[in-house]
Amino acid sequence: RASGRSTRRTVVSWRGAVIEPQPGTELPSRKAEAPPRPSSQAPRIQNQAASPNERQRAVIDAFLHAWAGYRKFAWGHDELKPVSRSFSEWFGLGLTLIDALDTMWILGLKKEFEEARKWVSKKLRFQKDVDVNLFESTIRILGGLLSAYHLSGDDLFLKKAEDFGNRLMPAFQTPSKIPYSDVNIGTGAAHPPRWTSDSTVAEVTSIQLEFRELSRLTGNKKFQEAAEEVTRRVHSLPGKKDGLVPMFIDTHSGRFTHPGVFTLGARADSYYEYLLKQWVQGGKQEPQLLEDYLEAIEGIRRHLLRRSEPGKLAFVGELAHGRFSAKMDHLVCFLPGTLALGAHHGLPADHMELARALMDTCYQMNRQMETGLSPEIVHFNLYPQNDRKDVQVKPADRHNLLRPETVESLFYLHRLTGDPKYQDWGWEILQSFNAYTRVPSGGYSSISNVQDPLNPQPRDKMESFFLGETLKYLYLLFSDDPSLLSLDAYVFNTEAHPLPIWAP
Ligand code: DMJ
Repeated sequence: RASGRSTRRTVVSWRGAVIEPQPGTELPSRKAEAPPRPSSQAPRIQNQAASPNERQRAVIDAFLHAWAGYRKFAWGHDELKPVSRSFSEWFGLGLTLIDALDTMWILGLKKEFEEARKWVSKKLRFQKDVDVNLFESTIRILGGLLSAYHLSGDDLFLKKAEDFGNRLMPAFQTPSKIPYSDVNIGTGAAHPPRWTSDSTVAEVTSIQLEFRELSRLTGNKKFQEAAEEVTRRVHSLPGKKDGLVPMFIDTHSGRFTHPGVFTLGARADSYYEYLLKQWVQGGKQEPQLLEDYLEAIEGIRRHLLRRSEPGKLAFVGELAHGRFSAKMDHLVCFLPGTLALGAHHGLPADHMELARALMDTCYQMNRQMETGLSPEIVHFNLYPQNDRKDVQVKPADRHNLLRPETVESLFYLHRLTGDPKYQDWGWEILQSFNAYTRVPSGGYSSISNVQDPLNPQPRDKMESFFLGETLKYLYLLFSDDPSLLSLDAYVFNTEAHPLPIWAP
């Protein structure tokens, strides 16, 4: 456990300036035995955080509007219902508040951060008889607390993260070591969803960045060991197709179920993202992660990548028992950013070409809608002979949940190419959010119809990721300073919470 070693720690100041502590600064007591250090490539001291530019100020304005609604009508609850001026509970753990902590830090919203910190200190209690989803609570709560700890250096967040991590551990007590989807953080009872013994592949493979970091910080290896056991087992499972994984895995047998269906969208998406990001987090020391990632990208090219008509947009469809479907979730728009990140870390240049092509497509998924906002799912037209548009939307898929994936990838593409067109595209999207989802009394609402600007039909819900991810990525996209949360020093979890890259 704690070795008491005194190591220097960097702390990111308001708006991302990195402060090196004075020599001799004490570490918090809960440190791993000889933990890998955060990357030495962390940017050096900046005297003053840069002041935000006009577009960044517009993001701050959006954030403050969202926060004002949450603060007035949903304080301490999971999500704001902005139209009815009330709230909804999912886990009853102040989800939006925790998800938004690091965004406030990065945007320089000191007063708001301090007020939220006080709530975490005084009100947040995990001793509660409540079922949480392992994946969702790991990426949002554990990830949010860990990044708040790293940015602020405030030990409170690490203590809370450790408490919460401990309460998630019973989820791993399954015959196969593949965790259950749900765990009661008060009683420790873990279970799969009521109708199945399956877990979702993306869920069990997208908790590793957070669990590994928790072990590094606390010195308690059990978090890392449990999460990495899942990676090892999935690595050697039969049922993949050129690196592509099915969407479900049985917690008793540990085998894939519903074989033969492959997507980069819901239920598989962040499996691919976390292969690359764990490899980056660990200082590029784990070749199996890289091999699985590279194989999967080739699998995508071979089986899922097509071009639409008439605009020849590159897109990633789905495969079900050998049949291709030209369906793409907006969730898949994380992929251009991940591909670009891999290319930045030394992977083949053609990954960057694919990233650019898919980025164009994700932009068009927004641009071709009457509101300028992407629907949840699109279908691409494959037939040159008719006069249909490239991007088709089914009535059931016309909603927009304020999701981040397009602006997330725009951030990476801009950061890693320097091309200002990506900032312009993000600016258009921010304006569309303001035009069609902003609720005057406070907050933003998901909408039911991105094709009807006169009546986009607010759904009365502001998801926590709008503050945790969407607005954070927009703010970072509009920055021209590559040292603001440098991609050589930090890796973002799938909920946009930055965690340090470990030095080799
Ligand atoms: C977020 O919780 C995360 O980005 C996750 O990876 C996918 N779903 C939402 C945002 O769309």
